[in-house]
Amino acid sequence: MIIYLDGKFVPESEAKVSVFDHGLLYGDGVFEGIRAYNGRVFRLDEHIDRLYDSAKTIDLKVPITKEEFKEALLEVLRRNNLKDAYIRPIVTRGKGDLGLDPRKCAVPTVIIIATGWGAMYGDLYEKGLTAITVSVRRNACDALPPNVKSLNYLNNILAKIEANYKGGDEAIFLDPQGHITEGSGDNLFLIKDGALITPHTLNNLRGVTRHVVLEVAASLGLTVVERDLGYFDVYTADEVFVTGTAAEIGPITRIDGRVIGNGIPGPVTKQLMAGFSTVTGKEGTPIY
Ligand code: PXG
Repeated sequence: MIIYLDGKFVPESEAKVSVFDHGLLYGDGVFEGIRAYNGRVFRLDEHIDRLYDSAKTIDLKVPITKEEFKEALLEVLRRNNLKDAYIRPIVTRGKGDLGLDPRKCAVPTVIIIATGWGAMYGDLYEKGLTAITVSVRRNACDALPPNVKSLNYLNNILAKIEANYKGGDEAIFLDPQGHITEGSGDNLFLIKDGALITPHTLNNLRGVTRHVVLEVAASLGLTVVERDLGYFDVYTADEVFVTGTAAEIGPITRIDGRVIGNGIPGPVTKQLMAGFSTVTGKEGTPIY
């Protein structure tokens, strides 16, 4: 496996960062998760824009331009002969000392990893996932904004741990005020009386897959509503699903023991899944 590290393409065995890197010491850095389908990188510009926006919010200056970043990313895919892949760009604060002051970190570390990838949830795309509303709250938007895709994912990991212990395939997070936010690594949608409903993106990550689902829904003529939701809304929805680059569209058929709709992936979710797969199959930045 060939990895991009600070301007060089190196074998995995040589792709090493310092134990003084603040990405390791403090989770001080940002990342992205991107997919390539059939020789094309899906929504590359949107992901790179979000990476730079995450970096800007934490006052981290990415040491290369967006154009250079995209070219390096495509070159990683070429050097690994990949057509279908999961791509993980990472920018950390870089090497500093043991204090947390980022001014001690002279140069950010830039890493791009790409690997082969299959469907994340296996047969659950047909059966539906079980979700748990977890007691741990999503980071408050005035503490660590969920729109910063930071290397500190402990909030998400705590939700995943709780869902795992409680027998869930995925967690559903509430914010500190009790509003539904998102899953541990995906956005949340529901269908009620034919309308597609999802929370605003103040308390969750503005997902690229979320954006694509909203586009597909518009092309299908669905009514789309962005509004505050509570757990009442998800229990009583006709259909619920989560969206993410890794998960794509994952139907949820059970939440905290309540059966959602008929207990199987619903018709609107299936329509959106088909529409999503049409878009990923034809769009994207060519690798070769
Ligand atoms: N919310 C959060 C918190 C995420 O981390 C999404 C939503 C979906 O965004 P996109 O742009 O991908 O549609 C994400 C992204 C995992 C994993 O292992 C998931 C993400 C990132 C890293 C790992 O489930 N999801």
